[in-house]
Amino acid sequence: MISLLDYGAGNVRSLRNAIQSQGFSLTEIERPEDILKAERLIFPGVGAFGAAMARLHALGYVEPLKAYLAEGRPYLGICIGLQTLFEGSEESPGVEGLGLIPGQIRRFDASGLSVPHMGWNGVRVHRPSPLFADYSGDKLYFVHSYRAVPGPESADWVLATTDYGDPFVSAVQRGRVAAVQFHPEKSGAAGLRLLRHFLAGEEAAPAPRSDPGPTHLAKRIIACLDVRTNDAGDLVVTKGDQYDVREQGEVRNLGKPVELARRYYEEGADEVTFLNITAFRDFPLADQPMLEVLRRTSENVFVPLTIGGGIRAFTDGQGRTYSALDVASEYFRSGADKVSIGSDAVDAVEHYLVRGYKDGSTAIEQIAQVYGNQAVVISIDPRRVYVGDPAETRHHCVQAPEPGPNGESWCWYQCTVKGGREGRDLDAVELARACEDLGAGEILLNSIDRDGTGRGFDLGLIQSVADAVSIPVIASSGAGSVEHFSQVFAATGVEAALAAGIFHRQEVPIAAVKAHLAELGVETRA
Ligand code: 1PR
Repeated sequence: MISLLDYGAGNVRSLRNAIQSQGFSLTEIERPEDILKAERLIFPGVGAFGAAMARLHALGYVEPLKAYLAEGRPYLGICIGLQTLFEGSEESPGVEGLGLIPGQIRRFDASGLSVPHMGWNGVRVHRPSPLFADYSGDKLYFVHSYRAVPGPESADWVLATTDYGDPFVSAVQRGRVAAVQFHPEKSGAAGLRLLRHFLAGEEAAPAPRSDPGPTHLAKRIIACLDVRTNDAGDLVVTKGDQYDVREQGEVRNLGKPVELARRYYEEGADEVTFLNITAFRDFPLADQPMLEVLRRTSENVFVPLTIGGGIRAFTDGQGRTYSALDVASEYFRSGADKVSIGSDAVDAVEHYLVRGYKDGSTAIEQIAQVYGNQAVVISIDPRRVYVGDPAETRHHCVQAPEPGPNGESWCWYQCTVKGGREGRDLDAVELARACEDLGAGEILLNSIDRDGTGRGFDLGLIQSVADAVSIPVIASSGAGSVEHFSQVFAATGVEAALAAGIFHRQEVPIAAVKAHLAELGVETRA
């Protein structure tokens, strides 16, 4: 029997689903004594190092866990489940880890590289291990800001390393105790195979590949599904043209969310994003169909899932108040790995800039505190405001990609809320910077001007935001051909590009985008 040590933070549903998809059933660790009764134990740590250790202490799990590990019984730690095996972490100074492996976890110090290290990277396997029995260089999904650095003190533990700036430890193993920094449950078929080797207790371990060169973080290709209820009351995937999703008065219906998400997973999407585009006017926790979409999607889709729309505080009809953290938590429990915040981020930044300091009150801070920065994406919906001369405005201007209505050759990018319905006196660059300060882990950068036009990404906008922040940026809006993807990667260096319309209408398959990038030497996940 497999036992899962879930202390109630983050998306463990995906891991449960991944285990079940491999034909294994599992029990939950509910009290300290369950740990020593486990036959095979999985610990998918989530959130910050200190928070994870605090939960383990509060639940009385630390001593039995140490005893289980000291006996060398079958164990698989994932992400924080790897880091807590070490003595401590720069993330939470003064907090002791389980101390099984000598050494400290440190923050990436990769100048010029985005932190978190987020996305698909390879691993170099240094010695035989059943976990990597059939590993042939596949990329696996990582998301973390802290890592263990290989050194002589932990040499007998280090099983695999990965490059991001310098090499870091991506897997450890001694006997039957193993842990991985990546997320096998989010790493597609390659991750499921690795999980199966652990679940089945396989012992055979062929020699690893003999040619492990440097590893590289892949550019991510993301499929986005804008979802809303149509006039007949069905939840459908729709797609706008500069955010207008109606055609001859009807909401465009491009398919069913769960089925489309599965199709994109099978076609090689590196992530799937759902945006509940009318959630700003409804109460999302009452939106059971959307939660159900997530639950059902996470049964079959083993890459990261992001959900956006309506992540903010609410008061329901009975006067009960829910925080943005309550709303986000419900999404994480239903299978989301990240939540994306749109309108509420604009409101939060307006207040933050007036206040001048962080007070922990914003949804960004609260969700990042509990689930980690990497779980908080900011979806920006900017619209161009044309000016004749940058001196006319205090906002960050770029050369306009096409002249304005009066021949203006400059523009700034105005943040909007409620799906572009309302503009604010805030530009995309200041919003992105402030959100990074508040603890966001990634920017999803749309463009109302380019959305649905197929005319390519707005490179000036994307470049200016990517230059302003050190967290990953996802370029979105306007993809019409495979060349648009290579252009945006070459011109701006962003980590990921997202498209909707061309994938929904099957004009450009995801595989064609990846084949084109491969021809140009741009690495993606195969
Ligand atoms: O404000 O926190 O409730 O979040 C609402 C979310 O819904 C935001 O992320 C916002 O971007 C999104 N949204 C609101 N209205 C619309 C609309 O289309 N009417 N969709 C909308 C935005 C933009 C993209 C789209 C790309 C790629 N969709 O994500 O998928 O532009 O499209 P393309 O490849 O076809 O050009 P909140």
